[in-house]
Amino acid sequence: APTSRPVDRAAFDPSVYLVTDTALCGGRDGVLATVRQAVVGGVTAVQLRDPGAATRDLAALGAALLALLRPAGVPLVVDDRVDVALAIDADGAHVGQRDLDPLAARRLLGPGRHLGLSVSTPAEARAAAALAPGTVDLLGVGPVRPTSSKADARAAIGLDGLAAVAAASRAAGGPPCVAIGGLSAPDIPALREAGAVGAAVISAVCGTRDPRAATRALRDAWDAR
Ligand code: TZP
Repeated sequence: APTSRPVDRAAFDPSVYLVTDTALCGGRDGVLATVRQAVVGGVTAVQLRDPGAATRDLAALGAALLALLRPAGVPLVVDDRVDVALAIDADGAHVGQRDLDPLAARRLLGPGRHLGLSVSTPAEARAAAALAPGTVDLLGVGPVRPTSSKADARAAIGLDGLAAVAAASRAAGGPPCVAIGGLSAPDIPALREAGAVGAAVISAVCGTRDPRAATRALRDAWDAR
């Protein structure tokens, strides 16, 4: 039952950001089990991502995720599908460069929900920063390393590419950056050095033997200062 409100947009913590992959998790129940373990391990945000899923299945999985995340105070974001995000009362949505444009996504989401945007270049970061203030909350920057978790991934931009995008967004007064693509806990000091405020991961958690411990390792790496 929808007993509580979406997580406050301003309180969105992207430091340990789990992106789900239904196949890698072993199906719908695997996603739920993985996310349950990630919550115990200290995940700070979860994105439901399943580009191939039937809309009805995606919405059902999202509703089930929300039922376990909302009581834990962990926000749920839906990749690409702003309509599904709204239909299930998720905490926000994430769009790529070829998805619904950020202004349109923000129009649908209203002022209360989180919106993330994928960027790979300083020019894309500057374009995001030039949008009306409060349009985009977070840039997903990558892929930092080569990844096998995204079929149509662009070429890896490396830590230097991440640093260039983060610097461009900062200089333009744009949103903070979360790094994505081939990342795991040992990368986190370098990600922080490059200007990222979080790591978004699929394979570092999904399909691992111990998703709780994998999440905890990411969390501990960010917390170590
Ligand atoms: N966008 C850029 S890279 C990527 C997405 C969704 C996949 C990240 O998965 P992994 O397994 O953490 O490399």
